[in-house]
Amino acid sequence: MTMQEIRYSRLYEKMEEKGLDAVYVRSAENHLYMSHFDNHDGYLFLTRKEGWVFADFRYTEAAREASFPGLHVCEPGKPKVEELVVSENCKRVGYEDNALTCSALADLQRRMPDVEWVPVGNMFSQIRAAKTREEVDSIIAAQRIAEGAFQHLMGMITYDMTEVEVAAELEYYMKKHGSEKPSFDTIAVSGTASSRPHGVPRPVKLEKGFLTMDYGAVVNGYHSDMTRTICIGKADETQKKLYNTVLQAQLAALDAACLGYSNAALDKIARDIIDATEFKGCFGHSLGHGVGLLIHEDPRLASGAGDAVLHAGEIITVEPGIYVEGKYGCRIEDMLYITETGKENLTNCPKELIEV
Ligand SMILES: [Mn+2]
Repeated sequence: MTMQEIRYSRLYEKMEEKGLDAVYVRSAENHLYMSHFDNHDGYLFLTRKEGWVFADFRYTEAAREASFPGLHVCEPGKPKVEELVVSENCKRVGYEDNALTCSALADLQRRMPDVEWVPVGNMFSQIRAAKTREEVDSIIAAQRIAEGAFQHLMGMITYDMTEVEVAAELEYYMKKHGSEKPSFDTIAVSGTASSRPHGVPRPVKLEKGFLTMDYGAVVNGYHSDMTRTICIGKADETQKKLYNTVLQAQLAALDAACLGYSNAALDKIARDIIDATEFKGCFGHSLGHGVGLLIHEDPRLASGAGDAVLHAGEIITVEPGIYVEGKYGCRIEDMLYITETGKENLTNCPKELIEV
């Protein structure tokens, strides 16, 4: 099956389940997934037989070039969605309640009062969760760029650099080597600021102690996600113990993960290792998350994940950390691809403690 056939067969199955005659797609990630055309300012109308890509004049040429074959590319209003629901006999139409604004929904309901507007919940995130080989290859390509940036930084980092410069250097390297944009705002926090899991890089020279860098690249719309923690100067005994505890927790979770494994139990494996040490209670976030067209997507690897288990095709992050407020923090993150027969660690970057 082609990429288009796989995606539409998944969509049609869900629409059947939910009794939907059509879906109205407004979020950028689902727009790209269902049309193969990246437009943050357009929308799709998809019935179980046909699809329309609405792109205004600024984007129509690109839309015709990029969209999956068979989709109708048109300008907004030509035709109107009001006309399509009549001509295609659509009574129940799904909308993305996670993405559509309240005012946009109110506008649709006002214009088409006879249509039953049905929230689709996590329907699209379920559809997107199982990655095909092409999607995995895009994420690997993004990850290789991010790894290149790490190697580049290790070759030029000095005590005179600021956290902002470290983040800028990583992002500049990734852009020059094919990344469409950073996966998210690059995190580069040193010394006492490393206790902030999602700290913002400061315009101050690197402090002695841990330097945590969490960042990624984007290829074909697909995100990579990696965290590495290094030490500025020599690590003391406590820092070595802390680092090795995080690493041990991460390796144990990576080792256990496989098809059918409980998401909550995987979180617990890493958490128990950390909680058995003097750093008990210092791992204050969940173990990981899915990654794809969004940096954070389903599934969630967390104590609250209920009875969810790992499925084939999912790409998850495994990223335990230890954070001691006002002192230091450390996180190590890889991406893991779950397959029918095993798993593939998509991250290829050293994890022994680097001291610079
Ligand atoms: Mn992550």
